[in-house]
Amino acid sequence: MKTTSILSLLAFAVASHAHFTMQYIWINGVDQGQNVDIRIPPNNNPVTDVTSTDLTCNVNGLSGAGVSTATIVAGTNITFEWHQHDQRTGEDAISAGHKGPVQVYIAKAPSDAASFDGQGAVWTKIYSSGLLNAQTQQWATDVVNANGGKHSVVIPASLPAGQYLLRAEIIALHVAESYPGAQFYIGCTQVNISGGGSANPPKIALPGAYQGSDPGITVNIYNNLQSYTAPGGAVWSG
Ligand SMILES: [Cu+2]
Repeated sequence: MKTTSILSLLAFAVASHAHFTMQYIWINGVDQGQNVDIRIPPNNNPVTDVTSTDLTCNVNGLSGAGVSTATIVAGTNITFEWHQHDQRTGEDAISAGHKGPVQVYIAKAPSDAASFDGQGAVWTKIYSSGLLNAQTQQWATDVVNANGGKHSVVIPASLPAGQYLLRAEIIALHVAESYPGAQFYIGCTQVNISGGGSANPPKIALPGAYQGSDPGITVNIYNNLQSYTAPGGAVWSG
């Protein structure tokens, strides 16, 4: 009987710690609607294998067939909005138990964004936020949760015009003390950028650049962590 009640408590703990997906983008503060311009994964489970092509744009994310592409100008502010389920209210946006960094990458498509698979060294990191306060152990995820699931990035004005994939990533590290353990939540949106410049930013491959042994991927965050380095290298500021 005691075992049964412990098991049911465990089941409740797991069930209440639900996963999440990126469901909305906002363009200069204007909500584009649920799942518009977004490659939608089949469910809210995380990716845990950093060598899988699911790391690029989540499960079934190698094609954007049937997905619309947003039209924006370089320098636009893009907001990503994540939720556990198909609802914006009534629960934590991303469930407070998820602790870790929030990052955004961008990759230029050779032609149209919808047919771009995002493979190879094509990704440039344009945003990263991690352990914000070692004293309080406040993470970027805490801010996203407090902001109703939202975080924003400005598309660097120096990027060349063209079609791109924007890849938002939240890495949950609550069970990351061994690999695989870290949970990668990934949402990709398709954008057509006009204006822009002629910058040629540094690029990495996803999968490719992340290793299971990276200190930002295999880490015990419950040992008074004083600093944190997210995987994928430095942010390119444009
Ligand atoms: Cu989860």
